[in-house]
Amino acid sequence: MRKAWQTISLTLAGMSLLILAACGGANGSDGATGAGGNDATAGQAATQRVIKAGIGLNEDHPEGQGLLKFKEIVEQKTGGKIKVETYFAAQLGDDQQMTEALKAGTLEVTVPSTSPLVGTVKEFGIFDFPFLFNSGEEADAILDGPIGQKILEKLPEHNLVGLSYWENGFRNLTNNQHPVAKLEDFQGLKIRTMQNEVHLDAFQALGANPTPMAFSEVFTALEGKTVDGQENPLATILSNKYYEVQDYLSMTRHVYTPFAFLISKSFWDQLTPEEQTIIREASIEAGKYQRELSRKADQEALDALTKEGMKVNELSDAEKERIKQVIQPVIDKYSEQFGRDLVDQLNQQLAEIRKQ
Ligand code: TK8
Repeated sequence: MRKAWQTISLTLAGMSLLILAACGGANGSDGATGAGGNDATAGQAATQRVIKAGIGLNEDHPEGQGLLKFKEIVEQKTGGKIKVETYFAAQLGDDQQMTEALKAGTLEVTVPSTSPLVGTVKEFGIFDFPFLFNSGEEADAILDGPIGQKILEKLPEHNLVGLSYWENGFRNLTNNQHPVAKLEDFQGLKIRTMQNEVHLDAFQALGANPTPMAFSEVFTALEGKTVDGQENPLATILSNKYYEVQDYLSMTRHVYTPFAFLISKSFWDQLTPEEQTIIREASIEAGKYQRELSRKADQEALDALTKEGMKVNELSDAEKERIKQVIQPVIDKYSEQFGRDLVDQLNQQLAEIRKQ
C-alpha cells in the first residue's frame, strides 16, 4: 500500500507531465527530467505564457475578428506555448484604462484608437486632422511608412510597445435631431467625441456642442439623450446597435481613425527574440486581415443600417469644402503643437502618394 506522500508526489509528477505535454515544447525525455524538478532547460521549455488581450469593440466587429486572428496565429506558431485570452466590448475597461493597464503591466495587449493616446504620445494627434486621408490605402501607406513607425517608436519610454496599425476607419455622424447636410446643421448639436482635443476643437469650430466621453458610456448617453449624437465608423454604429437610439446618419467621413496594436513593454522584455518575432508578425498579419474585413464591413454596414431604418444623407462637395475651411484654423493650431516638421513631412508624403 502506498503512503500518502508517495501518492501526492506521484500525482504531482503526473500533473507536471501533463502540463509539459500540453505545452507541446517538451519531448518525452525533457518531460521526464522536468517532472523530476530542477532541470533548467526543461523548466524553460515549460514556460507557458498567457497574453490577456482586451479591446473596446465587440467580437463580431472587424477589430474583434482581427484579435481572434492574432490569437489563432500566435497559438499556432508557438504550438500553444503562448496562449491568448481575448476580452471584448470594453470588459476590461476603455481604451485609456486598458492602455494604463499595459503601462502598469497588469494587461498585455490592447488595440485602442490612436485618438485617446495623445495624452501619452501627442504626435498621434496628426491622425486626428479632419479630412487628412482620402482612402484607407492612403492611410496604410502613411501608417506603415516612416511617419507611422516613427510615432510608434515614442511608445517604449511609456512602457508600451506599438507593433502595428489596424483600421478603425472613416467616421460618420449620427444624431437624433435632423440630417446634417450643411455647415449650419452642426449648430448646437450635442455630440459625443473621443477624448481628444483636435476632435473637441473641430466640432466646436463647426458650432456644435461636443462632449468628450469614454466609448463604453456612449450607448447609454445616446439612449438617455444626454447627447444628441456621436460619430464612428459604420461598422461600429452597426455592431454597437446605435441605430436603435439614433435616427439620422450623415455620411461626413470627416476623419479616419487608426487603431494601434499595443503590448506591455514589461511583458515584451520577458519574451525571447523568437517569441517577439512571432508576436510582431502575428500582429501585422492579423492587421492585414482586419483591414480587409473593415473595408468590406464599411460597405455592408450601410445597407444594414438603412434596413434598420436610419435616414441616411450625403453631403455635397461644396458643403464639405465649407466645413474644411472652418476647421482649417484648428489644424493649423495643432500642427504647431504636434510639430511643424512632422506635419510638413506628412503632407509631403501624402502629395507623393497621390502623384503615383
Ligand atoms: C473602441 C474605441 C472606439 C472609438 C471611439 O475602444 O471611442 O469612438 O472609435 O472604436 O476605440
